Amino acid sequence: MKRYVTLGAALCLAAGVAGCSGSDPAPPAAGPTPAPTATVDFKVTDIPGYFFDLDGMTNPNKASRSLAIVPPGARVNFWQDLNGVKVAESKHTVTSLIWPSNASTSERIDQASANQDNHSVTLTTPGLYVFVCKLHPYMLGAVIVDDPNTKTANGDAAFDIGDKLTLLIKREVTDPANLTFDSNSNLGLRALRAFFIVTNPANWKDYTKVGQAYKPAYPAVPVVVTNGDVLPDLNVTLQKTFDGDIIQAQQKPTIKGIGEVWVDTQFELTEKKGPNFPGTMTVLSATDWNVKEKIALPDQKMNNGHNFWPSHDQKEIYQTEWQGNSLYVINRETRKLIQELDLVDGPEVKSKGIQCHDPAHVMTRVDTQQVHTGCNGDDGVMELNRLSDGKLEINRLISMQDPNKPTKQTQPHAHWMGFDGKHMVTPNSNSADSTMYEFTGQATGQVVSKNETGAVSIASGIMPNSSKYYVTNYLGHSISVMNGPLPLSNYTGTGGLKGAGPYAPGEKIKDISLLQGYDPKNGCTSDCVDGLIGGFPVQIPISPDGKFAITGNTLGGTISIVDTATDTLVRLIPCDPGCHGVNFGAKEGGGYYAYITPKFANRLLVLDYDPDQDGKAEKAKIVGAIVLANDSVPTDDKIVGNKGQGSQGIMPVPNVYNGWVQKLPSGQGGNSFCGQLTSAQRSPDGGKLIPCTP
Ligand SMILES: [Cu+2]
Repeated sequence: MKRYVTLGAALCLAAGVAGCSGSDPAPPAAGPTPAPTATVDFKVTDIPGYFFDLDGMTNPNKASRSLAIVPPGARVNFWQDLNGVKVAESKHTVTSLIWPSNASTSERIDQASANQDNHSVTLTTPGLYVFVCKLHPYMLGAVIVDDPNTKTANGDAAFDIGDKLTLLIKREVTDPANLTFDSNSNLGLRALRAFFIVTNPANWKDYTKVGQAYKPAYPAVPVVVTNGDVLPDLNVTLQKTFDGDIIQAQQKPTIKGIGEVWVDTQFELTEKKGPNFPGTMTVLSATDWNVKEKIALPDQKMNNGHNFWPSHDQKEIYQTEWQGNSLYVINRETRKLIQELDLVDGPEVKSKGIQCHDPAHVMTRVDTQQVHTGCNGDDGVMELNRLSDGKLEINRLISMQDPNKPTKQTQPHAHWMGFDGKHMVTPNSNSADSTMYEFTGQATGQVVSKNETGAVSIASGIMPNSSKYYVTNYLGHSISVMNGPLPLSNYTGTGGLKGAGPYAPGEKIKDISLLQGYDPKNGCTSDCVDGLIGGFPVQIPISPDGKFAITGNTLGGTISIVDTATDTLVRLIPCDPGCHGVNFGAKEGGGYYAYITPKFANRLLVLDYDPDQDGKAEKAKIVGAIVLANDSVPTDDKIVGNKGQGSQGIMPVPNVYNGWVQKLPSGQGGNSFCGQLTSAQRSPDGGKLIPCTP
């Protein structure tokens, strides 16, 4: 028992986690004999990094704020409701992400729906267990069930993470096809590294530390892995395998962008809001590439602001609150709040008897200027009408279920809207499928299709002509290519596809693996694209010219580029830890930039995906990187921590996607950007829609 306490303390010191030891109110491991049943208590919080938080709770042994070491038979509790007080603001799940492959089914945990309930699981089989929220997959907590008999060859204490581990890559934790791999493998080490980066803000990549080597701190302890082999020092092994690159200075692109870029620096901490309500909007100029302003909404306690979209006149910005329940309307020029809509407790939802928890992404409908936000903690998409003064009113909740084939709760995350306002597609993170909904057409007001995609489908993007659409499957490590809603006569992407159809609207055309060439044991083979891997993919917008689908990949820390003519993965480009957000903005003189955001680094990347506009991505290149940490710009709340970190949602203004660009007001600047665009940028569809007037 003593060994087990000492080991945790060693882990704690090695990881350098603030508040890691000594804060338990009543450590039960103080006595000479262990309690017959150890209990681990995680709070489920809104605090960046510490979303599953052991701090301040009664726990036998903490290795960090999100990693507990326990003896076999421990009871693990996850508290969302502590004595009647909600710990986190909105809904979550607690789901097994990694477990020892010999663990029993009863040692895994999942829920059918997002909820605010408490959960428990008893763990007896030794090894590493990682838990995730399926809504917010950066929320991680872990338990190591340590066999007290496990020692190193010379009899020292060592902790065993299990011979083989299993990773959730299917919809259900009980699916035998989930991925089993050696704990001592490239994937095993990657998983450990990711955990210790994600759950410790001190390990996030800080681009203000120019010239220093990036070396996250890991526990410096012996670890017993596959076949009883011992890694004598986990910190040395992980740093040697993955780390040490030198932090580069920021670099401004030489070719200007147009307008500005809004970034949700979701994990930035501010003074008045405190750690339980993280997040700012960072506004960046795309012409001088300087950060201009930070908006935290302290009076509203904006909680993990996640994603934006502008109104068609570019006067308002709509902002979601992923771990809360509000949608905000911001005046884009004055940066002041116009309106907060509470989608769970507000009077409009109460009178209609509808709710929208954890609103994730937001977009407008081009023909009506209505606003839609995916209710990630519920079963549908909330629709709001735009009023003449720019404010919004709640209209209805649209179910993403197919009434003929209902499944478990859908939990749509990042939907996308068609260029003509007639269709919307959702990636349904809980039901592992995608819904295509028709606003107007032959199936007005109906779900056209709801077909399987992959585990934790998280984001989507529709081609500029609605010929097909793409869905990223976060745990499936893949991209599903789905047929679009329009007739095949409009279909332009036939090259290399199987038979070019015929596919029904919403039918799957193919899946593209983001782990191609990857051997979980040894890492990349010669079949890896650019010698890299994707994995844990997130946003996937299609370039306004329709040529590429570009995605941030959290596992590989890479940007993937799919050529939409062949639907093949053509490039992987290094990004940063937690690579996540992508959206396209106009480049001065023609073409587009892809703006990319990583969660666990404080910079924005500017990708010129086709510098010579030859329709190929061979010359795709990061041409700029802008540091988002900046506490000297105007703000409504003092920035106090995680500076510039956590960026996810990203939205350039003006909005230059086909269907929206044509709606830009005439003129040159202010709220009018049409005159700054080239004629090709004003007509990405070759003039089928009437372009805006310069
Ligand atoms: Cu969550």
